[in-house]
Amino acid sequence: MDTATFYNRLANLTKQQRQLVTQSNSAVLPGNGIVQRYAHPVLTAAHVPLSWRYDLSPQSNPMLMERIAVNAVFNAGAIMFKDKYCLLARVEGADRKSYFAVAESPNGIDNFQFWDRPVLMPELDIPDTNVYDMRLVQHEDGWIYGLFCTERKDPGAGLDDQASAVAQCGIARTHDLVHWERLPDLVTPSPQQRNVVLHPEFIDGKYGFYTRPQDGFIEAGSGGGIAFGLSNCMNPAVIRQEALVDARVYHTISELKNGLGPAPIKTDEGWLHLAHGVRGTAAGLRYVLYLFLTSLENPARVIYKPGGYFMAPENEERVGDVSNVLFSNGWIADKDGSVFIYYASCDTRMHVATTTIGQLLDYVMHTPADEYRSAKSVQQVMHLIAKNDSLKVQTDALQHV
Ligand code: M1P
Repeated sequence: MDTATFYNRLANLTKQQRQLVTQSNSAVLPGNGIVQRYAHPVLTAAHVPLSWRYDLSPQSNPMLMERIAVNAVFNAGAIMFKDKYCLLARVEGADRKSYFAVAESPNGIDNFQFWDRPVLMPELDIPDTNVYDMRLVQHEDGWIYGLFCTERKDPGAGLDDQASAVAQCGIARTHDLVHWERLPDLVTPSPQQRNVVLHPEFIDGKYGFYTRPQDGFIEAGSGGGIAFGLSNCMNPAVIRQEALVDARVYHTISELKNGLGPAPIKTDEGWLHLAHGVRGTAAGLRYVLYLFLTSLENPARVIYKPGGYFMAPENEERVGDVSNVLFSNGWIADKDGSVFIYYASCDTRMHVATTTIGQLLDYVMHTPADEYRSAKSVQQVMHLIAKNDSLKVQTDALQHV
């Protein structure tokens, strides 16, 4: 048997993947002063190890065909684990089913490499059809929890309906990101749930959950926005009452839907939250990211919320499987105050943006709030111009260039 084709292809594929995985990333300057974007995505379908996709035997796969294709790698949870920046990514196969896999980097901005094997998530009595978008939380009870969406076919769907689904919050916990204990799905008063996030600390001895009640699989409906509820324990986790934290509002970035991203970061000024907002356009839904701060005493009470988005799709981030989407369910705050925001573009690939707690607080506390009318927005601009009129900093700045 002539094995030249096999070995040539394998050499090319291996070389290409090594180049991709070890490629260094660089900041895109000057940025907006709030976050620093980077030139390259940090994790893509092409980062998935060849041994997960190819039968590497020249006998059974002489043409070295891809046997199990990966469609996209996106919506990753994030955690600092054993001094490595770890992403728990949603790996979506060509068959549309997603699974979880950990990739780690020494510096958080490049050189992300998948661990040897994807995560084997235990199933419950009613198996998941699809699992995705895990939020990782190091809880003060000692466990690392992973909350994710578990999607199953709607048992009430008629024979001719192959699309209706039910979304709920799956829960699993681990100490090493390899071995997972699956707990019962979260029970809430709402028909469906997605984008559920565990608060990292106990609240009056209870577990706090940010939820996103929804009437149907896609529509948030009467849910109203991001909500909050408490459960006495995690096994099983049961929320009897959900209270609204951050409502959807007409003619804002989140008039259609919103949902919390990763677990909030504790700062001296309050709990810092990253969320996504969704609005409808003629071109379909547009997903952008926004920030808000809640009180340290009551993490469900918003104390600062800048108007508008904080990050929206830019340049090549705009195009992908589900275009015009930025989505984040993972960030890492270092001890020195640096923050690594991991975000996906268009349900296709993962990126990083870096910033600091100080910058994020400055942004959240000093950006005008949405006042819901054009006349108010122009007043905010007028106010800023009037403040700047007395300054000559732009001419001064040019002398520094
Ligand atoms: O396609 C965009 C996102 O849509 C859903 O998010 P939400 O429930 O807020 O609408 C999720 O399916 C998410 O995975 C996806 O990125």
